[in-house]
Amino acid sequence: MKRVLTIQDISCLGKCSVTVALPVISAMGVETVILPTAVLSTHTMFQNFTVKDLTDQLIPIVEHWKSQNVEFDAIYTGYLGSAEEIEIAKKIFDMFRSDNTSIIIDPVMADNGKLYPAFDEAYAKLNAGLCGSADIILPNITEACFMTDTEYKTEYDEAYVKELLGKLAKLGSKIVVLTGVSLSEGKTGVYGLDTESGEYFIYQNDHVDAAYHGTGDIFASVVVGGLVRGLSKEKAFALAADYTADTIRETLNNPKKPWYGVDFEATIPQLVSRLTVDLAVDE
Ligand code: PXL
Repeated sequence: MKRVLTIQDISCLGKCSVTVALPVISAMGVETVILPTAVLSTHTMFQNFTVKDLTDQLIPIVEHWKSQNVEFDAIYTGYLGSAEEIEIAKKIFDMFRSDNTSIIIDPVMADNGKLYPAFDEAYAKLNAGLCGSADIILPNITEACFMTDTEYKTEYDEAYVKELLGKLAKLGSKIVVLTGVSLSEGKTGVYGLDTESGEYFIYQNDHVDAAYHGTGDIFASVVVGGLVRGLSKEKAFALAADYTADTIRETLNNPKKPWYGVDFEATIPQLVSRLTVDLAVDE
């Protein structure tokens, strides 16, 4: 069985970061090791949440793993709460990187043109530096703009997307993928560039007009699980985009109208069956 390490916070209530990555990647048949950077009572969209920072635990934990000769097929980072955690993530990449370890970074820090409250522009630049250590990065358009000093636009064309991908490529990652890209009315999806082959890849599905917290983490977790299981990047991104959209649709049908996260638990069976079919076709 493949083994992934994910480095992000535990928001105890809120369905994001570790509480999404662990069930989703595990359901995809991949052992999921967690390195929690902090424990929060909820994610940061709630009022008055509590935080216990775990930064001082990170190196002792990974040193213990190292002493046990643990290896990872992938390391996936999401929300990192501080500049210091970015530095530590870089150290952990160096400790565990091998030819068989993919580093996948979702530089979670901003959306809709704005940085999340905990972050500033200096943090965005440090995240850009971390992205240079990755094999694959998964920023949304806002995060890409902050990392590359590009003007954020809500209306844009393919040339703008390609310009952003070109600038992201200069950060140093092998594959750069922009999420939340919409190039035609009613559609949304991903636009990626493989910097080694110079090939672009695109996947668009029907746009669901609703925004929920944690959906970026669900998308990234499925990408990680799919790639580690051996799907092509085209199939992994299509699976992630469709699962995320289907999960948002499922949540919109919930009469209780949850607001802080999506009903991904209800759609996990569909995720697993499509993964099984995709893997069988690829064999
Ligand atoms: O979903 C990203 C995320 C993860 N963890 C925490 C967050 C957020 C987004 O705001 O607040 C604590």
